[in-house]
Amino acid sequence: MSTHYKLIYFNARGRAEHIRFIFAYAGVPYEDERVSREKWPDYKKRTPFGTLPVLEIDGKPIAQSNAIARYLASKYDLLGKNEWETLQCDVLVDALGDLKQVLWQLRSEEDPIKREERKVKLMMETIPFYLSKFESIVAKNNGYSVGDGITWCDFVFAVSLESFELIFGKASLERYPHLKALKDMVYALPAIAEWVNKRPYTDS
Ligand SMILES: N[C@@H](CCC(=O)N[C@@H](CS)C(=O)NCC(=O)O)C(=O)O
Repeated sequence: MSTHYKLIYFNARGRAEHIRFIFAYAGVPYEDERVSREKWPDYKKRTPFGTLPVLEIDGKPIAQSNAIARYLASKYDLLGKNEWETLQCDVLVDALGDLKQVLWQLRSEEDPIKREERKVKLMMETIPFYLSKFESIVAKNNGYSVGDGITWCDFVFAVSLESFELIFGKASLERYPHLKALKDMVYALPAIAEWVNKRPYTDS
């Protein structure tokens, strides 16, 4: 009998969309359950760590978005061609996670003066620091984040870069043409395009 997957998250792309991309690309059916904010407090008590996403694998709940993604990537051949590429995927996903962490911290800063100072530092230093490094890696790998073929890391990048463009505007990736091309390449994959066309509209 084939494995039954239920992916549980909020009605958002957030920390679940790269997992949805893996399912779409691998052509694996799953339930895409979206918990409403009203139901969340009760639901939260039943999750392994009080957070979403959770992937139920034949009814067994598994937490942590990147552990879930890595597990599915290993099952559906998206970890890279060898241990070295698998390691590079982890390095890049974690480095991108560091950048996203800084972006989330900015959103949660309530003091308007501190927020502005942080924003300037982010725009002038942190974002260019990370994106220029990612840009040269993708340029060196002929359009992929790792190796010379699709990995789950490309999905993490594509989803994050889509959010980045939504927050900072379409022009924000102009200085990073290889990153933009990577994002466009992933969204043009037939299985991903099909998913993106039918997924629920959400603003994050
Ligand atoms: N490291 C966890 C973080 C999960 C997390 O912070 N999820 C947020 C949504 S993006 C959440 O569940 N927030 C609701 C809450 O903490 O009550 C992961 O990657 O899965």
